[in-house]
Amino acid sequence: DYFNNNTAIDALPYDMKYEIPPDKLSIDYSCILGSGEYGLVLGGKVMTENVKGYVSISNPPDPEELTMNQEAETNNEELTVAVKMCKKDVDVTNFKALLAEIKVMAYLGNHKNLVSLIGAWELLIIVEFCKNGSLESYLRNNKQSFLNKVKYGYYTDGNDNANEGIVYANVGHGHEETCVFSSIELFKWTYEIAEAIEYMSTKKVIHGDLAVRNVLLTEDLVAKVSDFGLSRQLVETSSYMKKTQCALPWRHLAIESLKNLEFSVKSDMWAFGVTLWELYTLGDVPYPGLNYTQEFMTGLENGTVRLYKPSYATNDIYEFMLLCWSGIPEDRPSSSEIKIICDKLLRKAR
Ligand code: ACK
Repeated sequence: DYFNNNTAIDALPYDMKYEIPPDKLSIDYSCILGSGEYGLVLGGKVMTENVKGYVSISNPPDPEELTMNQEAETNNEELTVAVKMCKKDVDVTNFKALLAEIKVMAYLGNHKNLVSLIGAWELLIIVEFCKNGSLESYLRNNKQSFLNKVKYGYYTDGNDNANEGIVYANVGHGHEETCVFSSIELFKWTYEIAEAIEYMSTKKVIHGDLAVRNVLLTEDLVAKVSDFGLSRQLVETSSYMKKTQCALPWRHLAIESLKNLEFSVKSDMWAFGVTLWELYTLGDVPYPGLNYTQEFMTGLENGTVRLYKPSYATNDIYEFMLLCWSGIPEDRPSSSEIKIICDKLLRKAR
């Protein structure tokens, strides 16, 4: 099966420090955060030992760092978490995916734009709680109150040189008070997701399932990439070949992934482009009305099928998306370029 071949992940250690015994975990069965094919995501609490500012079970303080004084301040604290529960009748493939997810998350460690692993217990994965749920549901639920702050037009750069670009629209008309989110947040999330991708590539991890449904938002609306169930670590090869086909997120997959089941940092870049498309349409379904057919595949290959320009994307951002969907993987932006490009795009758009 598809994980059997992934010796890189199998070789990752499983660190016992992540074990959270049931007496330290309380699951709130009345708080269902979400559900899916894999099972349920529930709210919960973990008892942690809080030693002067350290609240994480997964990163306990080094005792040598602590003075006697600090040790005296140790007390227990509750940490709000999300608990991912797998179905009871989980088969070997699902079990391996679960184990791979835990291992990859532990290996990735903490990054401000990745959902962090807090611990695990049997078929449970305990992760950081993200109060605003998935980016997908956030976009769809708040579509009505979105405020587009950019509009195409001409602006001057102060030296009387007219430039085609972006001018602010709708600002200062009293809309702000009712506004929940605006294009500024779209730019911020673009950059945050880019940071996560760049970090994953430095760790040689392919996410494999980038999409707005797999980006979560914290209470402060910071975007964090989650769901590493389909991710894999690269060691020597630059791309990974899946042996058999299971349910594939085809709307986000690169041509070579659909054709040859090849995954690489470059197929993540394709998916990043689709994720941006979802973001700048405020949560539309990519290729609306289309099915995964031979005709679709042929169109994708000869370049006649591509996603259209989303209403809230600037020309530059759409051009960046098109670059992510280059037929030749090498022509797509590299993960080291991605932050620089995003930085430039967003600076210009703001
Ligand atoms: O958009 P949602 O309400 O937020 O629906 C999805 C659902 O579970 C399936 O993934 C929610 N969810 C998943 N992980 C977390 C988490 N760590 N914190 C909060 N909600 C989560 C997500």
